[in-house]
Amino acid sequence: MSRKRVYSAAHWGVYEVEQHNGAPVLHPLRDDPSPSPIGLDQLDESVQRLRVRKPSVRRGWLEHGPRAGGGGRGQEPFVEIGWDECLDRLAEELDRVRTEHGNAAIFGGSYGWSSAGRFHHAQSQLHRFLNMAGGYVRSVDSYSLGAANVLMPHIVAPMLELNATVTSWDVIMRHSRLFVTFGGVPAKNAQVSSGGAGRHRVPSGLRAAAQAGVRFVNISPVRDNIDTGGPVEWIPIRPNTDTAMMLALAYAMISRPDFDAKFVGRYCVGFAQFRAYVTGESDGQAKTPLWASDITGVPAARISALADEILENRTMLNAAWALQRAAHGEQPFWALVALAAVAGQIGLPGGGFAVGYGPMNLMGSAHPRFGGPTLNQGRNPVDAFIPVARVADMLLRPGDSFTYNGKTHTYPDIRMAWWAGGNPFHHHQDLNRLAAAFRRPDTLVVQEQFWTATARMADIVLPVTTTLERNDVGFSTREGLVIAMRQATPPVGESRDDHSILAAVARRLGFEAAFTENLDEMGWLRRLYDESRDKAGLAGIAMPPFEQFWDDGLIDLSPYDAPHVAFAAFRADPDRHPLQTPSGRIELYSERIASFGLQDCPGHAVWRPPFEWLGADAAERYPLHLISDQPATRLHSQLDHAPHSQAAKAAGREPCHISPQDAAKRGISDGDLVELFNDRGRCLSSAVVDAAVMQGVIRMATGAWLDMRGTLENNGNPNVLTLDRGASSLSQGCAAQTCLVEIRRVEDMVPQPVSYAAPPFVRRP
Ligand SMILES: Nc1nc2c(c(=O)[nH]1)N[C@H]1C(S)=C(S)[C@@H](COP(=O)(O)OP(=O)(O)OC[C@H]3O[C@@H](n4cnc5c(=O)[nH]c(N)nc54)[C@H](O)[C@@H]3O)O[C@H]1N2
Ligand SMILES: Nc1nc2c(c(=O)[nH]1)N[C@H]1C(S)=C(S)[C@@H](COP(=O)(O)OP(=O)(O)OC[C@H]3O[C@@H](n4cnc5c(=O)[nH]c(N)nc54)[C@H](O)[C@@H]3O)O[C@H]1N2
Ligand SMILES: [Mo]
Repeated sequence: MSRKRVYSAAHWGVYEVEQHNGAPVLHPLRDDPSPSPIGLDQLDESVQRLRVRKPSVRRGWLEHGPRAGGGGRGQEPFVEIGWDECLDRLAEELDRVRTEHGNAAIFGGSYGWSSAGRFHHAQSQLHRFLNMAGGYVRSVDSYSLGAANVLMPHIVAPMLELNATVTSWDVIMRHSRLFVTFGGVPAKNAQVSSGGAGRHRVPSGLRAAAQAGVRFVNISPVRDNIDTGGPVEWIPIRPNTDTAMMLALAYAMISRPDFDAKFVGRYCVGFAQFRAYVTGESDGQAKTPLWASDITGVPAARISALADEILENRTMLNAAWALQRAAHGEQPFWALVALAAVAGQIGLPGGGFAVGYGPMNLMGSAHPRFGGPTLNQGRNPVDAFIPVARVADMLLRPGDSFTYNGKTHTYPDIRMAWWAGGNPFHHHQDLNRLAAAFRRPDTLVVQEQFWTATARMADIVLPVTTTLERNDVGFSTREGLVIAMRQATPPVGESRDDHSILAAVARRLGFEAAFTENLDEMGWLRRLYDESRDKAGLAGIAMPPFEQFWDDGLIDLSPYDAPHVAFAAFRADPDRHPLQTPSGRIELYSERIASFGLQDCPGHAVWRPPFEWLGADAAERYPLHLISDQPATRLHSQLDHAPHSQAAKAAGREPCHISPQDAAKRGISDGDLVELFNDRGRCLSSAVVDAAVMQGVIRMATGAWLDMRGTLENNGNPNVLTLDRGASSLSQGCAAQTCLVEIRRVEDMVPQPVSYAAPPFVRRP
């Protein structure tokens, strides 16, 4: 007998849920060519062990409310209390803050990836709720793309647009001859797509391209972030210096006697200013391969030759997002666009640029694009906002000003911070500084599934269900699937979904009906689905009625697949299909950005030395550049405590990869306990001596759960080391990849055992 399949969606893929002796078991989607193992042990006992089971309140806050002060956060034990009492206290406190201080004293930015599922999307729920409560201070942009989100709309197109319109793999395979990437195409990252990855296409896309004869060149501080199944040329480059190499490639192209300026003339503005900078006419320094070689460590001859190879072959130029998660992160993206413009292949099949293949499964998709289901968040009456990665600055320096996208703003004075679906003690930089900042507000509320480092810092922790414990609709742009995410198992402990929790607070504040619109969970799913179905219809895509969808479990949109060439329409007719930039063209020079008068982000792509890098004086004390990249075995901090993530640890700690030369210099061998340190912090790790890492670089993935033992972090969390400074005064983006450290073999102490644990609890005093 064939039974209907039941599905669940996660950011890292779709799973089939089988009920086995009354308990759900997860399997990968049957026809996924490269399924991700990340989510398979979501239901494992070792994962569930760390669930938040009951509403929990920090003891001092329970006794004294906001007068308790934040000093005991992260130290005092919690007290478990009943939902009703907890929600009463929470509603009362929200009301106090907005009455005494106004809604601009509530920070509800609540950045984070939360879970897949479009209705139970934690941020959307929280934002809708806070909007109805009178508004909140929001955050803009993302940790992923802080610099790029601000820059790219000025010069070419918004990142959302660029990500959703990357040339599809089938076109690469057929038309590209050369694929030059800065920062690899890490299949580890392409496991995920926000909202629910569908079939994983990057490993097969890379393989097919290589088999079709595409040649790959990887310019990167590490070698193993691309796997085509064939040879890949590795050009090691000092971290954060890609801009210099791109400028030198452009210099070499422009200097050729046969340089063809047709593309930059017809499709771009500002080539004259860009050329004057590259040739040194405007600042006295020609950006020659020799000049770049000194900065990047890449041989000048290789840069010159690569410029010729790019011009002489149909070439896709690609960059990882990591490049812009750095000091002056705008520049490598601007320089990449400028380089691609000079090369003249933008809009041709298999040519041009992408930012980029690798960060998510979405890129390179041939699946159709349309608006998926989204919860209406309403309108926020509060104007105040912060660039997302400036959260510690905001909490530590209320009233100070900051610049963002050409304007000056003021940090609000926050009394209450509320997080649902994010883990700032994973995602932020310089976590010791963040801890000081998080002690400032009167009240800190966290809705969480697990006892994360952020939950442990909170005053009020509300237990939340996982996707497997509720019904939802899964969807992600161009992933080719719409997924009926049916509840597979009852909620753990007393956990509730974010919507129900917020509805219950809304009831106490008198706006429950507005918040819920008198719809229950299934009512909402139907509403969101129907709205999305209408949008799909406009795009010529037929989706079945809700009942059929819910019954079938999955809509497969692959029949609508079509090859896609980025910027094809623009190239065909830039007057009829202008870009959304001020000029309608690619802006190699941006009048608008120039008018902001920013020293650290002038009107065209420039090389500016990073705040910390291997060419700086600081490198004498801290001679290693730390790359804290995305983890292969989990999503950020999510499921770090699961068997799959734990299996990749050494003695329970996140390993760090170090070059054989750097290891030898310090007497470090494979498997040694090591300490990474700089002026900001220190953490333990286990060394992996790895020839795939260039000399001068250390790579340690993010996501190990923060565990401070005094000043020493015990699990291997790189964010005690990273720098909390905006990428530039244009974007204020996250600059996590700009970080120098030193490392030593630990011989003088016995480390404390690694533990992943819930916080201490006490009975009600
Ligand atoms: N050093 C360094 N730091 C980085 C980066 C880097 O490259 N280097 N990368 C940055 C980037 S790009 C990003 S995007 C961030 C990611 O940072 P985050 O998105 O904050 O990290 P996650 O671990 O995904 O946190 C999501 C949290 O939401 C919780 N959650 C899941 N589902 C639900 C739900 O339904 N309801 C509620 N209430 N909670 C839920 C999870 O348990 C988890 O704790 O990290 C950034 N930090
Ligand atoms: N499995 C898994 N996949 C993920 C995530 C996850 O947590 N787990 N997170 C997702 C999220 S939120 C995001 S934003 C994307 C991020 O996507 P990216 O930002 O592209 O990912 P990273 O892994 O940080 O970096 C990609 C590569 O860039 C290299 N790199 C770092 N600095 C430099 C540099 O200065 N120059 C050059 N040339 N290369 C450099 C790194 O060595 C790394 O191999 O990944 C997504 N995918
Ligand atoms: Mo991200």
